[in-house]
Amino acid sequence: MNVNDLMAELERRHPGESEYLQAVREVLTTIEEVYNEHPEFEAAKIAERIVEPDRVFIFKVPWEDDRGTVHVNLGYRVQFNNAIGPYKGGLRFHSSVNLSILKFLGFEQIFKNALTTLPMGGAKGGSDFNPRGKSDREIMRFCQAFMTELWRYIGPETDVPAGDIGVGAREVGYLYGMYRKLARENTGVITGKGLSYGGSLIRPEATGYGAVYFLRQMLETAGDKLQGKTVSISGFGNVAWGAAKKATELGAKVLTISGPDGYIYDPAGLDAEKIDYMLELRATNNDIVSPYAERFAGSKFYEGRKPWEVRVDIALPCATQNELDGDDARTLIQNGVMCVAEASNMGCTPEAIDAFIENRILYGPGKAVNAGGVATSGLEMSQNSMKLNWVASEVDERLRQIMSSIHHACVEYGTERDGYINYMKGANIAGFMKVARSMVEQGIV
Ligand code: 2IT
Repeated sequence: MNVNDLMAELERRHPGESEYLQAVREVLTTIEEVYNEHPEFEAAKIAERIVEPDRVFIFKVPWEDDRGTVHVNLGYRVQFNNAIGPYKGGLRFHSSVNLSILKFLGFEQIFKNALTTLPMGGAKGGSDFNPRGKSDREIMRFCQAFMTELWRYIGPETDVPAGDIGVGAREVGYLYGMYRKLARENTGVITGKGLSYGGSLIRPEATGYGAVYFLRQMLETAGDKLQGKTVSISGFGNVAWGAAKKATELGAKVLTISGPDGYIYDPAGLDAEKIDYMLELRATNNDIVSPYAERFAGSKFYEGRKPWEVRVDIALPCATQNELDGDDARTLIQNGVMCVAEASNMGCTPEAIDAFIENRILYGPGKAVNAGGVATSGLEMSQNSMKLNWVASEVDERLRQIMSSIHHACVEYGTERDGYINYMKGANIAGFMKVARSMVEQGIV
């Protein structure tokens, strides 16, 4: 495999799909050397096969708002790779959603899911529907219209969606209700469900908790600890909430959260009350974080700015792709950051990642750091199949073990000659090897 040749071919075939091409280039570049030591991969054209999704569904979603006006959105499901298990991955409802973004997310999901140790393939889906400012009834009608089309393509052993940006417990409930009605089965086909109808304890917390468990291991492996460290977090959704909660519980001080409108700097650090308030803020559904500064004295809102300008020990991007760029990385490095762990998918641009690695800063890529979310979805699937529910401590313990084995895999495949752990390389190679071997063993399909 030659990365530049393969990328040139993909750029020709999929012009303008920048996020997808970015995600593929990162993985291919980091695995190239190992790949070329395995002639069986080249013989089966694993690289050429793994970079294209198995199939993509694109469908129209017509729905009616509360005033009776009809709207048309696009719905998608990208079934990327099911070599190691049923397709698995979230649904994103956001105005920015397009094919490139869902292909990048689906591609990342293949390797992330492989790292979890659970049998799940990679997929992603969603819509360019913008939930901001929509009434509850509008959300319900949209979810029903979306599922009216999607249900044919998914199933508990085929493809198991979940939430992502803009799709939380409420949306999963409406989606699941419509699926159950159309398919006439109650098999738990979506994860992130409510606790009373098949959901798992700890799933809401899992992405953020898992990220902090992983972060703690990164620090401990480097001979340091999380306790007493300052942390900047971006976002104020489900992932930021879970990460803030666990980081605070383990003795770190969270100084920032952010929204599309700007960021909050809270020098006193987030406490339990402030973290609970994040849920309230999120429920207002208008996507702004500024009310936090009015509610909590001593905190300050910085309009239109990103939290990466604040001096911290640890940065945790928890919002969306490419939210931390080369300039942000240089600012963080100048300010003495020691560790950057992505809880968002592809939170850092390639330029930012290069800067961290060159400066030997600990950098954890999203597909390892945030894998606790989908891992706990996998645990929800197990519980649904067994028709029983585990207690919270059991799920949390399994989550810890999974994050620990992901960390172990990163160290095994990512340790450089000078002892620096390149987590990006480690995660990409470990995830890739598992899927590639499975594809070789299963033939050309
Ligand atoms: O990016 C992700 O891993 C998710 N949005 C969660 C996917 C899942 O199936 O729980």
